[in-house]
Amino acid sequence: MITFYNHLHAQHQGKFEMFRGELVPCFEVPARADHVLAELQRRQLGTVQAPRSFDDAVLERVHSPRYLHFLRNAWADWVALDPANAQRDALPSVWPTRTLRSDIVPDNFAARMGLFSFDAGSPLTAGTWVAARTGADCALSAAEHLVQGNSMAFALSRPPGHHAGADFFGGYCFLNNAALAAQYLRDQGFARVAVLDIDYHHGNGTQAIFYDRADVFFASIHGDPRTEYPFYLGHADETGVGQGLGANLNLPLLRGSNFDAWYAALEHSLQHIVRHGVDALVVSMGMDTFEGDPISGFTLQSADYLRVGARLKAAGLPTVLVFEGGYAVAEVGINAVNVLEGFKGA
Ligand code: Q9C
Ligand code: ZN
Repeated sequence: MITFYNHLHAQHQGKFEMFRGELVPCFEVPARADHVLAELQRRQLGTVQAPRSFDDAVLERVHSPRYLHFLRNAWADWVALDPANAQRDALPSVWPTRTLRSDIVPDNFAARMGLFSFDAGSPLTAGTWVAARTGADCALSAAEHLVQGNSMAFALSRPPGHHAGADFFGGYCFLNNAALAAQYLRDQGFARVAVLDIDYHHGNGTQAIFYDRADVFFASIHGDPRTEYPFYLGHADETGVGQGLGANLNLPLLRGSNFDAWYAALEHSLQHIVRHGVDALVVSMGMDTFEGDPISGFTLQSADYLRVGARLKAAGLPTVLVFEGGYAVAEVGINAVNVLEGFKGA
């Protein structure tokens, strides 16, 4: 088993996010990935390797050039507004909602942040770009490991990615690591790929990126968007469009759902994926389905993740696992590595 990890993830360290009218300490912290790494090393589960760096052209297979340009320069632009901004995170506070234009990139930085985002919970910091960039390199290196003929790789990417769309950030996500891995597999010869998103939150970014395509099947098990973030996508009636009709599967579950209900959805989604005839699987491996997660509402227990890993392995597909959410920081290492151990042992 191989894990792709880069210590530069810790450069993305937000201070506060907007929550219920207040700035609260960020849930998405560097310690999350550190705990997973420590647990991997404690159990001596395979090797840990730094990613190689991929060209920007690879990022442009998923993200728009104007978004990448914005993200690369955002911190410098923010500090240029006021040198004191170097001590402050940048959060958007204005957005082009319906009837407002999003075709013109504003000169004003605050307006630009709003154009390229969908929430005020995802601070941009001094190290956001380098962390997101190397996190994407981890996911791409894991995909490359499959291209080289291996059956499995784990991308310990941070910040997470599945809420990021082709040209927006949000939900703690900036570059869509899982989408980049899936697209890379496609470009390197895998004819059909599935992305299975098991994070508590619907992977709106990944769904949107592949919604009109049949070559990348997207399935997601998540808290019902009627009550759960990201609210505006992830309903069961979203089944794809055009060529992609039938290649999108959403399985929303009520807040409070337990492992039995969740596992039935996992079974269902994997049967769909296999029936679609895919050659590889990318898993958006969010660990915020855990009972102890502070911002989520399912009740999975640590031991359940061993079964999750074993069931993923039983699909019999070359698989990239990509780390996403999971905010019970003290347990996230145990839970994530349980998935890996279940996968390995199955
Ligand atoms: N104060 C991922 O799990 N905020 N993103 C919800 C919590 C957004 C979660 C309110 C949650 C985003 C990758
Ligand atoms: Zn999540």
